[in-house]
Amino acid sequence: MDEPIQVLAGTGGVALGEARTNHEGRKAILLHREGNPSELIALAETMGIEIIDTQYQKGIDDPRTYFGKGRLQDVGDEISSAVEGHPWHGVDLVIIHSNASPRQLVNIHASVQVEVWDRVRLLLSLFISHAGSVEARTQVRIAQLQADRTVLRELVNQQTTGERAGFGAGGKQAIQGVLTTVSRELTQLKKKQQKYASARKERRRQRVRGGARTVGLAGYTNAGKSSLFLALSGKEVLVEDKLFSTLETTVGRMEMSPRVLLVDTIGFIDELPSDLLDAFHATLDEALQCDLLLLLVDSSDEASEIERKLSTSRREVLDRSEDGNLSIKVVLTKSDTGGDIEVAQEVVSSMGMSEAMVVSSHNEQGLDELREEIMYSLYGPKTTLIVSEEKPGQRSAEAYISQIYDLGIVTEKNDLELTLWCGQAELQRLIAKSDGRISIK
Ligand SMILES: Nc1nc2c(ncn2[C@@H]2O[C@H](COP(=O)(O)OP(=O)(O)OP(=O)(O)O)[C@@H](O)[C@H]2O)c(=O)[nH]1
Ligand SMILES: [Mg+2]
Repeated sequence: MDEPIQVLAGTGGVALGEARTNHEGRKAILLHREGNPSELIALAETMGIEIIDTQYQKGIDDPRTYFGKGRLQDVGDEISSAVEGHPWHGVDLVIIHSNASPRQLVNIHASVQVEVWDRVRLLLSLFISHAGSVEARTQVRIAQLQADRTVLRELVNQQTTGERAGFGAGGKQAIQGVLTTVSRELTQLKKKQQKYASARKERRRQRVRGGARTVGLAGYTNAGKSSLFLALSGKEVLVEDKLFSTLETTVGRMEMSPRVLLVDTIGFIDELPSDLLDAFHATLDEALQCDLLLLLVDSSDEASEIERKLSTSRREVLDRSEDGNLSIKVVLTKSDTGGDIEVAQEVVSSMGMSEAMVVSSHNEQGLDELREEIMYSLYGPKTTLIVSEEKPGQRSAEAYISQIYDLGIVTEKNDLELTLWCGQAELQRLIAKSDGRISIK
C-alpha cells in the first residue's frame, strides 16, 4: 500500500492515515484571480504559514486548472528550481483563493507537484489543528473525509478516462481500496456524531424542563464571542486572536442568574461551503435553539465589513434555526478599540434591526446594560411581589421568600417586598399555591 499512499499524499491535499496537524513555519505561494485574498492570508497566518509570494492572474477561473495552464507551469517550474537563497526556496504548499473543484485540485497538483489547498482545504487544516474535543475532531474528520473522497473519485475518474497517465491498474485498485476505507470510516464517524447529537438534545431537554432559558452567542470568527461568554459567565473558555479558536459548543451559566444559560459556539466565515458547515450543525444548532440570540459584530471593522458580516450571519442563523421568530439582538463588541460606534449603529438600523448593544469585554463597558437587556428579553419587565407576614400556625414568610428566590432572579429585597425577573407561568403557579400570601404589587 505504501506506493499509492505516497502518490496520494500530496494530491490535492489528500493525506491519509495520520494527517499532519501542525503547519507552523511552512512556506506557501498564493494564487488568486478576482476578489480580495486578505482573509485567506489571515487564515494562513493564523496557522503559522508564511505566504512568500502572491501570484495574480486576470480573468475568470479556468475550470480545469484555475490559472491558465502555461502560467501554472511557470509557477511549478519556479518552485522546483528555486535554489537556496531564492525566496521561493522551501515552498511546499500552493494555496488557491477559491473553493476549487476536485478536478482543479488534481490538475493543479499535477503541474506544481507540491501540496495544493483551496479555501476549503485551508479551513479544514485549520479546523484540524484547532479541534480540541473528541466531538470537534469527529466533526472535522467527517468534513475532511468527505472532501478527500471527491478528490479520490476524481483521480479514479481521470485514470478511467485516460486523462491522466495513471499508476497502472494496481494504482487504480489501490485508490479504490482507499475509497472503500474512507467510506467505511465515514459511516462509523457519522454514527458516533449522531450519538453526540442525541446526547446534546437530551441535555437540552433536561435544561428546558428545569426552567432554564438559553442565550446563544453567534457571529463571525474572532468577533469576541468567547470573550463575552467569559465576561458574562465567568467560565473559562479559549480566547485567542486566531480565527476559529472555538470549534465546539460550551454552555455556561450567567453569573448573576444561574437560570440563564449562555452558549458559546463556532463562528462564521464568508462562503463557508455548506457541507463544511453542515459538519458542525449539531454544534451550531445547540447555540441557535435558544430563547435569545446575540449576534456579535466587531465594532472596529469597517462599515462595509460590518454590513456584510451581519447580513451573512443573520441569514445563516435564520436558515438554521427551527424557530421562525427567533429573537435576535445585535451586539457591537470591542467598543474599547476606538471603532466608529455611530457609523456601526447606522449600519445596524439600515438593515432594519433594532438598536445594537455596545460592549467591551475588556473594560466591561456596556456589560450591565447587556445583562439587563438579556433579562428583559427573556422575562419581560420585572415583577414586585409582596409576601404577607405569617399568622400563628401559618407557614413562615421566610419559606415563601426562599421559594421566590428559587423562582427567578431577585434584584431587590426590602423586608417582605421582592423585585425579580421570572417566568410568568411559573409565577402564576407559585401565587396560586400560596394561599393568598404572595401578591403582585
Ligand atoms: N480590545 C478588545 N479586544 C477583544 C474584546 N473582546 C475580544 N477581544 C479580542 O478579540 C480576539 C478574539 O476574541 P474571541 O473571544 O476568541 O473571539 P471568538 O468570536 O470567540 O473567536 P472564534 O472562537 O475564533 O470564532 C481576542 O484576541 C480577544 O482578546 C474587547 O472587548 N476588546
Ligand atoms: Mg471563540
